[in-house]
Amino acid sequence: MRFMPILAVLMALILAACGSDDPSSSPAASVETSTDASPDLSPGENGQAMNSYAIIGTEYAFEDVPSEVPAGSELIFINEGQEAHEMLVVRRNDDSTVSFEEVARMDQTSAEAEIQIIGQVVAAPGETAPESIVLTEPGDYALICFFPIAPGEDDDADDLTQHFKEGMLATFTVTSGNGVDPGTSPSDDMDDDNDMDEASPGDS
Ligand SMILES: [Cu+2]
Repeated sequence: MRFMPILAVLMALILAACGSDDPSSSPAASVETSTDASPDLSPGENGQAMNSYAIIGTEYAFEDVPSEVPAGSELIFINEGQEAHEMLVVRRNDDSTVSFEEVARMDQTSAEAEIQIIGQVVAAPGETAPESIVLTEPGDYALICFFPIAPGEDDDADDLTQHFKEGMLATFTVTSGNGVDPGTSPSDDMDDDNDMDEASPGDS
C-alpha cells in the first residue's frame, strides 16, 4: 500500500515527460493496477492461534466432543439435527463431587451450588451457532441441552422430557494448557461417574 503514492508520482512524472494523454499506453498504468489488486496481504486476519473445536449437535447427542482441551480453546456448535438445540457449557466447581447427570436433574438453586454456567449458544437445524464459547479455566466441564422434546416425538411425552435425558449431555476436561498433566487433579479420585465413556463418539 505504501507504494501507491510513489507510483502515482512516478506515473505523473512519466506522463508529464512523454507528454502523452493516453495512460493506457503507459507501462506504469498496468503496474499500478496490479498493485491495487493485492491490498489484503498486509492486514493480519486473525493473529491469535486459538484451538477451535467444532461440536456437532444431533438427536440426541453431542458428537466430536474431545475428552480434553487446553485452556483458551473455543467451542463452536454446529447443529446437524432436525430440531433446534442448545449447547450449554457448565464447569463443575472444584469442591463439587456430584456428577453432571445429577446436576442436570437438580433444581436451579441446587445446581448453582455445584456448577458454574460458562456460556450458552443455540443453533437452528442445519446451522452454526453465531457465537463460540471460550474456555479459560481448567476443570471438569459438560455440554448440556435442556431443550424439551416436543409432544408426539417421544413415547413418554406426557412428562416433558429434555434432550439431555436422551443423551444430549457430554463431559470433557479443560487442561491448564501448559503441559501440566490434568490426571494429577485431586478431584479425579472422587469422580466415579462414567459420563466420559458415554460421551465418546465414534460408534454412531
Ligand atoms: Cu437438544
